[in-house]
Amino acid sequence: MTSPKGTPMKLYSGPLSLFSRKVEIALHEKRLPFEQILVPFTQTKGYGPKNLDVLAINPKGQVPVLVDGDLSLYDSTVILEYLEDAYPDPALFPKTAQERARCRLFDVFGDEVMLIPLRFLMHRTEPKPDDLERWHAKEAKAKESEPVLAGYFAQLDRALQGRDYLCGAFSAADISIFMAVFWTRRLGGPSLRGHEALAGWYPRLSARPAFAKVVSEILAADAELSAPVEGAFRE
Ligand SMILES: N[C@@H](CCC(=O)N[C@@H](CS)C(=O)NCC(=O)O)C(=O)O
Repeated sequence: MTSPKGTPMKLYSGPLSLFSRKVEIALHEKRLPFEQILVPFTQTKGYGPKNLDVLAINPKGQVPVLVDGDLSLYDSTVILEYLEDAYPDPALFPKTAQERARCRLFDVFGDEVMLIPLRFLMHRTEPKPDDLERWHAKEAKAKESEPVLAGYFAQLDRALQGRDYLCGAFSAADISIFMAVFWTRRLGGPSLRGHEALAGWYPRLSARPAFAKVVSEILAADAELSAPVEGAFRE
């Protein structure tokens, strides 16, 4: 399927951008072809130089940015909702207003709630600085954040009791939460052990072709760009 203008969509994405990769999974799940434009990123300097199209479209200068015909969008949540409205089949949101709202709350939980402690683990893919004291200070914060993340894992485990997916059928909620859980594991955060429902859900999603493709691209980008993380993907 192509855009209303008949040209494939363009996605400005980042090799290690959680939010961009979330949109990529949704595009693959919906079997929508797109041109992927990876913006420059390094572990030492972050995002730069900024892509001029991204700067023109997104006042925050961030990826993801989606261009579909004459429509340009930013923010992964807005983009997911647009994709659902414009290309409803296969559906990534439930049908009733109540269920859709629940599904959106999981997206907020992944993107905004889990992201707060997750940010304190992000230095782990950067090269260690010469000034090790700075590193140890960051690690102290990371160690404080790990039990918070483990608490969120316990909460998600409860939400998944007796069900295969977070909102009934597979949905955008699973995509957003998977990315937050995957990022936590990638950064050496807590293991899934002891959270049986969550530990069963995680490989169920990883086996979906859309997830497997994006995960393998992230791991390839890590091999090229990131420092190895102690305890990454711990069992
Ligand atoms: N809420 C936004 C967050 C987007 C975001 O934080 N993008 C990061 C990459 S994951 C970025 O482009 N950072 C560069 C910057 O802030 O300059 C979304 O869901 O799209």
